[in-house]
Amino acid sequence: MKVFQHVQDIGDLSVALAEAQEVKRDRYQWQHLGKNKTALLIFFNNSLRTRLSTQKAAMNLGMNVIVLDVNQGAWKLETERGVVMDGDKSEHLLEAIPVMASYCDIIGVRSFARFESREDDYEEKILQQFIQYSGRPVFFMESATVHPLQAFADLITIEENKTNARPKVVMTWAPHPKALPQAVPNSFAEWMLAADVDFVITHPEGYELDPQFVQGARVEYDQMKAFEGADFIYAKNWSCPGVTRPEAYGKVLEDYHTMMDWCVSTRQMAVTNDAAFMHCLPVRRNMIVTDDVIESPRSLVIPEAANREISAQVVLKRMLQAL
Ligand code: AN0
Ligand code: CP
Repeated sequence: MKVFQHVQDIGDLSVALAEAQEVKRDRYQWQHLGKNKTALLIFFNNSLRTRLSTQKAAMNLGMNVIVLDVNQGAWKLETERGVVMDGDKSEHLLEAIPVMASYCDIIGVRSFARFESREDDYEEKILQQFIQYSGRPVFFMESATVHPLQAFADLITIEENKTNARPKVVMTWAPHPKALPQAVPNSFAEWMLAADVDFVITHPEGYELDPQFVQGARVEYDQMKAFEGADFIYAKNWSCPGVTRPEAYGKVLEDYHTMMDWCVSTRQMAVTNDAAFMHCLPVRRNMIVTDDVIESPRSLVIPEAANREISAQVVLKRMLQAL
């Protein structure tokens, strides 16, 4: 595997899920694979889970790991070509990428949507430069539009916890005070549509996701209706994707105080099929989900986060095998 961005990059999902279980059975059985190999994890944005789980996965495989927080100690990077660099940015990505690549074998990058231009975000301008100029395998640790390590971990979690062959999985928008990226819902939708589940999305009008990720998905604007008979509830906030409202790209459409009905509580969970609750974390309690739902025995948020180590290890293992 040279790039891990979309669900297709992992190939057959049942093979990938079986590999995840083999990793879980004994995660230290491939220590030889990573010997004298270095993973470089580059963060342009904050992280708790991605940083720790990916580092742990690389160590399980016997790799060395270097973590770089670009905004804490590295030079500020210019990303646009042709700019006269007389501002606060001391170095250009076009030099920084090959330099960083010269110290490692595999690169992971986290670079969120900037919400300055929908086009730039959806063209994946930053990650594409890493792919083009590093000469190394590149995996996405949440880019402007996707978070595949999360979606893979979510799929593993659903597979481990489903009680019927084709569970009903509902992804619901929930309120949040700040504008958040669409990467998590985009990837979750992409992966669920590729998996064998009955997938439904519910959100207020204006939050329609990009068709490249949700083509063919059922959208139900009535949250209570969407929740009926659900086996899994996957909550997430996202800002306006700019599909039906291009002028509002990256914005919170309404004051969140008026949207608190969308916060996942026992009221909505009561109409589900005793659904499990999922969220990628970090989560704001009593905005996205109430204390009692996230603390209930049906909450999977902790095992879901633990599966991030497994999804990262499958990806790194495949990249090492292809070096
Ligand atoms: C990020 C997001 O919503 O994309 C990261 C989630 C994994 N969340 C925040 O910035 C709070
Ligand atoms: N779920 C997730 O990616 O968490 P972090 O932002 O803490 O890495």
